[in-house]
Amino acid sequence: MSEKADIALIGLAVMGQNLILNMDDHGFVVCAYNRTTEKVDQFLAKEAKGTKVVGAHSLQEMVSMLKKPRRVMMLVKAGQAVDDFIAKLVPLLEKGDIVIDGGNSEYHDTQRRTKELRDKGLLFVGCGVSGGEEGARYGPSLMPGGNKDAWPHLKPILQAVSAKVDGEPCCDWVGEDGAGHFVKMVHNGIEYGDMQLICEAYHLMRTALSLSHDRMSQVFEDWNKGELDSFLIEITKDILKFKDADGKPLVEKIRDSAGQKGTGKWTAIAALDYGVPVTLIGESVFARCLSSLKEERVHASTVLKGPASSVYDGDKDQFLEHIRQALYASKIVSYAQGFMLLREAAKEFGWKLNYGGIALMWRGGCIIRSAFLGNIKSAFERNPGLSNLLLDDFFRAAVHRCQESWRTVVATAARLGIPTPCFSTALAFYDGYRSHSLPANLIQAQRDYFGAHTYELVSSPGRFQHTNWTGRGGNVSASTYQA
Ligand code: 2AM
Repeated sequence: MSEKADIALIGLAVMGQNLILNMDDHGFVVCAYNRTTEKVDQFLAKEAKGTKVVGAHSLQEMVSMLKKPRRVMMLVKAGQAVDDFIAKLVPLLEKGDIVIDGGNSEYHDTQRRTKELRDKGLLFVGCGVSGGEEGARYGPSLMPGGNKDAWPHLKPILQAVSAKVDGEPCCDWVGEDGAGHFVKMVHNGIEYGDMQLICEAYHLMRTALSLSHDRMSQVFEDWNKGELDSFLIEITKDILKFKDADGKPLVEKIRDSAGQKGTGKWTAIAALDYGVPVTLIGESVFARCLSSLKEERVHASTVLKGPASSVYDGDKDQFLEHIRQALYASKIVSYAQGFMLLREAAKEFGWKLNYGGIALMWRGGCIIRSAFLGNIKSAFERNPGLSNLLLDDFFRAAVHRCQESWRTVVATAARLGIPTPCFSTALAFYDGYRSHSLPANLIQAQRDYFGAHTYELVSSPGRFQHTNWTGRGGNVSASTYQA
């Protein structure tokens, strides 16, 4: 077999198949391979019939078909399967060949693999792929990171097949080693937050305002024409008006116990690991956990009392506008927090992240795609060194404009006993972040009182001292450390 394929793709589940067909549409010759090789034949006979796609029945055969440097992309189950394939590929590849992992791998694994393959002269790339089956077929958001020497060889293929917004590809080099998968992870965390915010808006509309499902759908349709224009608002509009066979809204028949695959949790864990207050994503993960305690909640609902009424008695249209603004302001906080986490990880690992480029990658092709991400891209274009999204003129003005409504919604929800964990935590973060002074001086005093952990004086930061608060015990302080 001559070396004619531009790239090999391992893993013929639906994402892999669709990405192959997408690459084929863009003129690339793809060699398809799968552990269970019957799937190769089935794919060639069915979905890939009439295309330029070729198949291989062994890794040796696959490698022999590739132009050099060889490009091998895996879209297999994250974890051991990736390591197993790497182990089998390494002896078959030559110095300078490229291995791409397009699965949902954990970024620490990608860091390890990048290093291991670099030591063997191979170029490893961990590429976040977002957009589901539809995205893979017609234009996903692609977030590649790893060994940068691979990028010139991948750029023409990955940018060709990615989603485009205003002609610009939703794919660019993210950064070194695990950066691509880290950015994909934060994307998923932000997706959790966006979904929970929409759910809180819906909860208020349904419970506080008693709106019909058609009316709620109409509200989301209207919102989708403005600054909240996004894929998730759009599908929410469709979901709310969708009727079951009996003419009733299907959404109300769905058990209110949310599942999760773990990527939101990973983001929250990273936030805790690096000490970044990514509170909204954290709350959105916990909101799912609380929802899944369905049986406990059903019991508690018969025992624990709330306010006498959870119905809002003011002007409904006005309150709907308050909710819209609360959602928008909370969303700004969520993205500001997400970018804070990216910035901290970049510092930790020495990545040079292009924040505007990341916003552009999320602008199309993926679940969080929105007009809003165009505004974020512009903010980083105006000021590439922007330390926090909230400090950008555009977003600062937006939050200032929305904050009265936002406070009204959080206060009203608390009064009516309707949980709005993400609206509330976003506002608490905003008020904390803009505070010149917080009560942490008292925490420091308490720590020093009971554990001699020492404190700094406002007048001499950096100089830690201990006080004998009780006159008992000694004057020995504990050594200072930061967990
Ligand atoms: P399979 O068709 O042979 O099961 C999504 O599950 C993709 O990952 C499929 O292509 C699947 O191959 C592959 N996959 C899952 N676990 C794997 C493993 N342990 N080794 C190799 N491929 C695996």
